[in-house]
Amino acid sequence: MTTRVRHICPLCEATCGLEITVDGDQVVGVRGDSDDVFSKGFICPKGVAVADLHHDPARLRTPMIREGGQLREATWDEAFERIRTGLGELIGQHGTDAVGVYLGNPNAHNVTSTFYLPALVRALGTRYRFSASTVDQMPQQVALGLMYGTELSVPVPDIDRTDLFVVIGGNPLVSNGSMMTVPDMPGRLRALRARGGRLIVVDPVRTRTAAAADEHLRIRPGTDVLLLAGIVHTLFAEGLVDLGAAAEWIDTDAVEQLRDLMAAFPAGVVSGPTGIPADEIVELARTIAAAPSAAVYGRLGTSTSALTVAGEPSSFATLASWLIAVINVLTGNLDRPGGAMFPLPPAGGPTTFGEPGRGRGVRVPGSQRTRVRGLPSVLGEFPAAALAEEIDTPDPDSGQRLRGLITVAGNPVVSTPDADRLDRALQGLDFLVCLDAYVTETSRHADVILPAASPLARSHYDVVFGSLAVRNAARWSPPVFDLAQGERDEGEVLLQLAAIAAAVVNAAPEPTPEQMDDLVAFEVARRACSDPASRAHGREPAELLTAVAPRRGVARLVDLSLRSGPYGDGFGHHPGGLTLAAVEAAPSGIGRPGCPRSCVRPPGESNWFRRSWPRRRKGSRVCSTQLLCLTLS
Ligand SMILES: Nc1nc2c(c(=O)[nH]1)N[C@H]1C(S)=C(S)[C@@H](COP(=O)(O)OP(=O)(O)OC[C@H]3O[C@@H](n4cnc5c(=O)[nH]c(N)nc54)[C@H](O)[C@@H]3O)O[C@H]1N2
Ligand SMILES: Nc1nc2c(c(=O)[nH]1)N[C@H]1C(S)=C(S)[C@@H](COP(=O)(O)OP(=O)(O)OC[C@H]3O[C@@H](n4cnc5c(=O)[nH]c(N)nc54)[C@H](O)[C@@H]3O)O[C@H]1N2
Ligand code: SF4
Ligand SMILES: [Mo]
Repeated sequence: MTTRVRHICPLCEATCGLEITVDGDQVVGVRGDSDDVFSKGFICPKGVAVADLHHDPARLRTPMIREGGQLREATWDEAFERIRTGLGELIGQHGTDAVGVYLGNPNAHNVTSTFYLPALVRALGTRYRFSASTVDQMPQQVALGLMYGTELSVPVPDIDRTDLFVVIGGNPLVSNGSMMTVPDMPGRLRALRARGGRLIVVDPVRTRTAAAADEHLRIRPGTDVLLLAGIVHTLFAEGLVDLGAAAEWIDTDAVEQLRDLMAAFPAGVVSGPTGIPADEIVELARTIAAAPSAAVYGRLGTSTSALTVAGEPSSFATLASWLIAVINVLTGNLDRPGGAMFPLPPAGGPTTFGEPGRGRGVRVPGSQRTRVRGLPSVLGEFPAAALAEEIDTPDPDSGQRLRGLITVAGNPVVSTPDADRLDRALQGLDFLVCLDAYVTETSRHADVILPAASPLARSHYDVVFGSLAVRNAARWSPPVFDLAQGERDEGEVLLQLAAIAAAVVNAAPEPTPEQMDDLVAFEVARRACSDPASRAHGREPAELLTAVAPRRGVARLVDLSLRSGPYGDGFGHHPGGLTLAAVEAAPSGIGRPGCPRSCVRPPGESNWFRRSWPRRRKGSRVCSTQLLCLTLS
């Protein structure tokens, strides 16, 4: 007998709702959930393949430990015991900075990671934190963080209302979008064209998105920063600057400063290096300014590309990301319907916490430096490009180096630069633990591999992507299947690792995973009570925890987050507000309450700005030095 179960696809940022047909322990069909409030039936081939992933015989089902140079199957107890000893020896002899972490991309798609990874990283107490972010979107996070105040202050294109969508270095028809959670890009682009809107793509390659565009500007790789400076220059030169809703948040002095900074980049000057004719650059600036609404959007091509300047490879990714945001501001498209708008995530996120208009902002560069090259940390982590050298280059005096590593859902041997060197460096580690679904190029070097269970055997809620979504919606998926025999929930595994780390680092008795879960829940409740923006502000954590009992695990954490979040029931103070129970009762999700279109944050609610652009923390840089060196070269 078959049954149909709804589950959010965890495989990319589009977060489509799937309808999975199940017969016993088999998936017999996967299609888009046409009732899903957010994705409305869209699915891509990768989503269909979630069944193959679930049934893949190569997916690990048991822990593996290294013995006599070979990986062999092991019990969970054996694996954790090996980790206790391994971490104990390393940290006991060399301190907490002897062990680092690398966190891969799928963590963003896994609610257990959202809540429990921070517990593990905190327990380890290491300054060696690496992730896929620094080979992906970090420049965007830095630029937008400096402008808008948090590590996830991302205005996303209001794609369904825009008149002009400008995509720079992204291929959303193929990637299904990134830093913009948007199911059914093909449908949304068709709708854009049907209502008379336009799509302009800036990409060196004629991608599928470029081919579908009204206009494709073939830019020379790495030169976007110049094109963008040329656009800003033109906006000023032609008197096209109109700040719109953002005006009240912006220093007029800063706008003047920006005009001066951009004086060196008229279209005629940037045309040569970018390979785009000057009149096309001017026309692009005019088109953006003239559109009733426009959203300029940059993605991987702008956040990872580089350029050789004066013989040195230089990345202008942060500056390019900043200029993209600046263009949205200067053309009045920030917080305008059809422009770039901030989502209002139901489970909360960095932009919903704290008092609007105030905050500490982000600190760039961070306070830490890598040992070998002295590279600065940013938003709490080091660049992944520095991982190999921190392992394979011992300090000449002390012999100090990174000796142990824990990877969670990452494959840095494939995804980070100079992979061959990292491949060799990992072999030189004293201890490597990988939490992964497969034996990969990275995990094949592990002393212990802890298997990640099938994504269909866990609950799902997109906490992270709520902060990037083009529509606000709350959707919860219970597991489609029970864990297979011998499998463990990834959340429990993370909590067990955190418990081991806490015991080793503090030389204290090891807490149980349940105790760790209670600690995390208390922390979520405590923050909800102390946060002035929370609907539970001023309450007691114990009261909140009683209200969500007997839930445990991520369900408890999501319930706490939803109920204290911007649409929450405030634990009774906002009757009719969101609770996890309400979301559970709506298997295809709940759109923004009270709004039939569940738009991104309604226009005019501009109080999400933590700090006004472009006032910066003293000593921080938005790469203006790079701009200078470019002018000089
Ligand atoms: N050359 C090149 N390099 C790139 C990119 C590129 O396009 N080209 N793209 C960059 C980008 S955008 C990114 S985001 C990074 C990605 O960098 P990484 O995240 O390091 O690489 P992935 O290949 O996504 O590795 C994900 C790993 O997680 C495992 N995994 C999958 N699901 C789960 C799960 O539920 N739990 C656990 N524990 N493990 C799981 C997979 O088996 C895989 O080993 O790579 C970057 N590097
Ligand atoms: N099927 C599938 N989908 C995925 C992923 C996957 O692995 N497989 N990965 C997901 C992840 S982690 C991410 S981050 C997203 C990425 O999503 P996108 O950024 O939309 O996709 P990319 O293919 O990385 O597109 C980058 C584009 O930038 C262009 N480009 C390269 N250099 C430059 C440059 O200097 N300037 C400009 N203007 N353009 C340049 C490239 O030609 C390419 O078209 O995709 C996600 N979607
Ligand atoms: S677009 Fe992304 S979320 Fe949607 S089905 Fe495909 S992989 Fe899954
Ligand atoms: Mo990515």
